Amino acid sequence: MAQQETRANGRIAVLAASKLSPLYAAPLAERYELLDRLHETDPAAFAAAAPRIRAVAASGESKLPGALVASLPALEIVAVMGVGYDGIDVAACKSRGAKVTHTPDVLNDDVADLAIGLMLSAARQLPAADRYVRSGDWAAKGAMPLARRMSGARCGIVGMGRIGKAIAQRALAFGMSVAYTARSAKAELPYEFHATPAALAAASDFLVVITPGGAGTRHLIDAAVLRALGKKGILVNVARGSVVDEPALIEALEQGVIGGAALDVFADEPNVPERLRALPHVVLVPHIGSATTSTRQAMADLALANLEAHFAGRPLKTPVPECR
Ligand code: 8YV
Repeated sequence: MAQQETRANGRIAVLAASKLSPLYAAPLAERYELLDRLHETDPAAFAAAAPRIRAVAASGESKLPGALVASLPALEIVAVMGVGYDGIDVAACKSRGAKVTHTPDVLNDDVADLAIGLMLSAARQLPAADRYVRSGDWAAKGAMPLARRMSGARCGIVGMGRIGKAIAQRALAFGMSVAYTARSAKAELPYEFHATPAALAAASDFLVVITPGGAGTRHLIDAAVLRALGKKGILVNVARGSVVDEPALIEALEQGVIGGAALDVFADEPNVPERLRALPHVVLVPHIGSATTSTRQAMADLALANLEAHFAGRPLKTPVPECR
């Protein structure tokens, strides 16, 4: 009977908390009873299914608030396909005895590659240069205005975790100096530590944000940090939109308080404010840090492997730090 309550057609019920990558959703649907966003699409059917939902599958952007966790009495595991899990109420999951897993490491190189690509794009104005050729402006107006040099500049990294270190390695290859801020100095690293983002910004030409999202880092990059970065400084965000005070950033860009920005993440994705989109010297990309075929496959495989390990009674591959 208990078996019947927790399984439909012999398969374990898994709720997809938001739209999942097909690379994750397809194998899930083969092996589990995948309830795709049922809590949003059909509240009555969700209420009926909730007592047998034993797992939640999520992306790095999924929201799993405490109230939703509370409505899942049989919840055992939340398997996030993403390194970030700031939308998941981990404390609520833990208080119910449920584990949370994520997909660290497999995306480090791709996100770091994108950070460097954004730095170059903003410094050398690559999207504007592309538009200059396509529009016929090159033939009509002659050479483009000169851009700024990236090699040899000062790279400040906000958040020196696994991806921050991968960005630092790449910056060194461009002859840049590297400095960082983080919760604490890391004695094993050869880079200069600054205690605050404002102090780091004042010592940087490029300020690259790659710290986890969530309440602890909300608006860490505010108007004062942008003022410290200064009118030649470039802000790059490959972390979470919540880490930057977006209205303050727009103001700073419009007023020339900073020199430019290149952004992969936004406060209210996929909605990007019109004022930001209107700024020609700002580079905007649609949250593609980990979006290569091979990395997204590796992330999906790891998220699935965590679920499989859990239901086979094996140790989890990559639980989040709070659940280790
Ligand atoms: C993805 C991400 O956007 O890993 C993260 O935290 O932001 C991403 O790589 C996405 O969650 C992939 O499912």
